[in-house]
Amino acid sequence: MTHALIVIDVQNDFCPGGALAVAGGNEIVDGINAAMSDYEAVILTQDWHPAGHSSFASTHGAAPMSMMDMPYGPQVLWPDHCIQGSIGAQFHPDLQTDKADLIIRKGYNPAIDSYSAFFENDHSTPTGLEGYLRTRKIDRLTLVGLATDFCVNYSAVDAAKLGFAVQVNMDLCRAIDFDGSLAAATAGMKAAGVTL
Ligand code: VGL
Ligand code: ZN
Repeated sequence: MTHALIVIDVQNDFCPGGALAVAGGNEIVDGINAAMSDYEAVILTQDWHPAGHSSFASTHGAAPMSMMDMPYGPQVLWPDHCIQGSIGAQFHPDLQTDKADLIIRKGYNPAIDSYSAFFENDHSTPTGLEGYLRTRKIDRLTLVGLATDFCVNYSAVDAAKLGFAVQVNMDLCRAIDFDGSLAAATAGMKAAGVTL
């Protein structure tokens, strides 16, 4: 088996001081760096939204963390974050990005959010990551990063559905934990066959 480490969204905006800060988001960086050499491939994801993205509360004059029904289903409206080219969208400065074979960006479609590294939130528009992994004969994935209950969760469940052997290293993840989202994500990942 060929085993890849997928590092989800370890970006300034998801770390303390950022626009959508995840508590303790910075605490996982050293551990992720140390883990990189244990894998045959290292892939980073980068949340990468245009200004005025449809997932931003400000775009709709709505309150951050309120819900909106989109054509593809319910969507949390977030504070503006990870805007293309901004400091907030950059990786945490201590993350060892030189070790990455691939950096995959997501959320660039103005009309659809993309929590998962594999599909946009319509669950059908691919990012291309599946093809990359298959052509490199990567069949086993360990996921770490931010946030456990959103982008890590959606990526892990999609990967399991696609037939990859998927593990999430919870020690190297941190959660937003909004409205029971962490408990729901944990249950959903287990139900999908993800090893936690
Ligand atoms: C994420 C909310 C919005 C994440 C990204 O990386 O978990 N969460 N965009
Ligand atoms: Zn986002």
